[in-house]
Amino acid sequence: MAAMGLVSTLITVAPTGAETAKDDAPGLPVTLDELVSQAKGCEAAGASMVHVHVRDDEGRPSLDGDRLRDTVQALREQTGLIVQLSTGGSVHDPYDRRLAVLDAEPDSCSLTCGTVNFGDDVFLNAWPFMVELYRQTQAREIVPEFELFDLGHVTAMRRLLDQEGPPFGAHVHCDLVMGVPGGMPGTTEALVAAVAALPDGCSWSATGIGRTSLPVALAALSAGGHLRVGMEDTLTLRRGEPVRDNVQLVERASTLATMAQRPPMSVSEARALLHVKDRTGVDA
Ligand code: KMH
Ligand code: ZN
Repeated sequence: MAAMGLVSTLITVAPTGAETAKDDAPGLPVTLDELVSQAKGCEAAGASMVHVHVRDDEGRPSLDGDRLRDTVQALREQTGLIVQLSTGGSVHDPYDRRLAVLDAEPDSCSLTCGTVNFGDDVFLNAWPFMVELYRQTQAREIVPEFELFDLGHVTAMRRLLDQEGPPFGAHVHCDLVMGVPGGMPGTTEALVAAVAALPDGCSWSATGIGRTSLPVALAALSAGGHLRVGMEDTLTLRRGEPVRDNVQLVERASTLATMAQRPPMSVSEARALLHVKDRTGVDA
């Protein structure tokens, strides 16, 4: 099940998300300057990929094409991080706007492998949308990260790969998103079950929402996985202690990974692992 020879840990930071308001979390990066500043700090602390949602001038989730392009460009210019744009957006974003995210030409994008209850809402990912998004990643040479919120999503990802062939770069990378109210729980048992169902040879990270962040990170490290952390997923460091910023979460993840003798992966190692296309010198 676990890749026991695995040496280093790919740390992805998901700094913003689409669900939290700045008023509720002052350290949440919602402007481009805030995002780039925290991304730089996260890179220095051990992150090698950034999962990006952008906000509008009022701090609301946005899929505006110009904003996305400017964000990709700024992150490319000012960090070495692999830039992954969210195609999930918020639960209110329609499919066509979510597909248009790829126009910003990120290195990677999220691709959620099924519909899931999301608190009081529903995060819709119907099969035809998954197929269309996947085909566009292949055509545009963007590395998809398969987001798996439930055990059934693993089966759907395998069906997608069987039907549509390998992703750009031929390496499969997934992320277990655990502890969403409506998805699989953030437990070791659920993680082990999901990992056992993954295809051979893929790499995977895991993230636990809210209070499941730490147990999921520990379970992932012990099972040979990589880590995703960030204020998209959790706003408290421990009970009663709000997260200051994303750098704090990446520092904690790096410490855990190092203790597990799986220190943070360099950006160049991560690019090689995921087979990210070299877009240096390309204007976003
Ligand atoms: N904001 C959630 C509804 C993704 O980025 O692809 C979806 C999400 C997943 O965050
Ligand atoms: Zn996201």
